[in-house]
Amino acid sequence: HRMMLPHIALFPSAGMGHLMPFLRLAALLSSHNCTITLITPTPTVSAAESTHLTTFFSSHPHIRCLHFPIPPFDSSSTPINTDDPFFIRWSQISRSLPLLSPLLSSISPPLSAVLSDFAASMSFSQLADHLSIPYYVVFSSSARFLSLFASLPSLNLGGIEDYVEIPDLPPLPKSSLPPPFFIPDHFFTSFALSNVQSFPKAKGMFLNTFEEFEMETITALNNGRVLSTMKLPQVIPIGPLEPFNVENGKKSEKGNDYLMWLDGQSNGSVVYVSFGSRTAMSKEQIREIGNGLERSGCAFFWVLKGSKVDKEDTVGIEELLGEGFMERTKSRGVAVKGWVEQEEILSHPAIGGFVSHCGWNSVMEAARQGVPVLAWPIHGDQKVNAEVAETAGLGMWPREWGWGGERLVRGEEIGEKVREMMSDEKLRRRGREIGEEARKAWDQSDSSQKALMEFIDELKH
Ligand code: BUP
Repeated sequence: HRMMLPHIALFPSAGMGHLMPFLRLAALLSSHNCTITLITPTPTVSAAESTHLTTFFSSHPHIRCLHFPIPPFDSSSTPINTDDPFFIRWSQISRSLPLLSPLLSSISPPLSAVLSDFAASMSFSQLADHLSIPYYVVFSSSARFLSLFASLPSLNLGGIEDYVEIPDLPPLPKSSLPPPFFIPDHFFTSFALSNVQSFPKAKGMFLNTFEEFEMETITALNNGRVLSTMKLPQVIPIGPLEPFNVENGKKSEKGNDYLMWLDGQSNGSVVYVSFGSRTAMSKEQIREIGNGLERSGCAFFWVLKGSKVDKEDTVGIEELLGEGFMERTKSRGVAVKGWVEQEEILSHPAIGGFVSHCGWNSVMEAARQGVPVLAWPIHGDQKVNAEVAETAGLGMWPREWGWGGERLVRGEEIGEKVREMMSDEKLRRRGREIGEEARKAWDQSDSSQKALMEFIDELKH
């Protein structure tokens, strides 16, 4: 009987922000009676990726794992003008994809569809075409960012004055674009350009977003009005994706200590601070954030990082925070280094706000939990995402802070904004409404639920 069910292969790219939506999507599709093969390019860049994969496969024994060993990167034979380990990995993964062909063609039962990360779409669409398997892209950012990203080949980047005009959508301020877009031979830009060109080959694009949150953009994209030069496949909003490790509200073992601390705080009183898995603030900026949190007078839960890749993060927390900070703030704050279960924290009633870099997964998690965001984007798509959160009413974005790391933002400013967010009743109410809308997207026959069922039904025919 199971032979009749769709068999779907999923192919994530490097970085937790890219892996997370795939794990969640794999669990979701599997819970809808699809046979799932998750292809895992190994070794991973970060320890977080490998531990998540291990946990995932042990808690989802029905999901098959297809190891895809990536040959080590040889900079002497393939020069690359970036030193970002995640970008190097993206490039190496794309280059290695032809090696996946025999593994995919011999898979049983035969594949009904393959879904790959957009960072591998150029090579993956060729592979799927060669094997005659329907191909879909998973775009791990906002629909708004997709509208910019897909416009890339037709933008005259050197000629932009203050705004990028995107047909049928509000113009985007030039200052919100990822800075590498203005460096013509930057890895991110040329890599993006080559992958974008392959989007029309896909049968659809999955986005971890939901209609209520990005209605205008999703509608414009799906009406084909945004791009004149290229026909984008249909956008399939399947967000907000739910954590893959939800077990009837059971608390994770690992999180017990800090969840107990949160249990002792009053409702909505704690600000959660995290800038994602891929960037670290400078030591100087970290001290100012600490100072800001002290000044805000709010209770806080702060997750810190000392380097870009977790395996290299050896600096101690005391050294990052400066002497005395932990001692001074221990009655009303927690600062931790390393991985925490973010959505579990955001779902705790004590959390009243989230200082976030606005990585798209984080924005969707905040939306799902109805937690207001104070946005401080650091790179890439994050300013565009911050604008989406602000427009939806989920957050505030002090644009004068620039990109994280662009200038030193002082503790006074940080403390003031944190206080402002935490005491904004209107923002809090709107946050709760968004949480409701997010849940509704997964009600029977509502937007995300419907989009998913249509996709699965189509594969059955
Ligand atoms: Br850090 C951290 N715990 O300690 P984003 C992150 N996460 O659960 P990123 C944790 O990783 P890009 C931690 O909840 C989210 O699902 C978090 O993805 C989770 O940002 C994911 O928010 C991080 O998209 O990626 O990783 O910085 O650079 O692609 O924006």
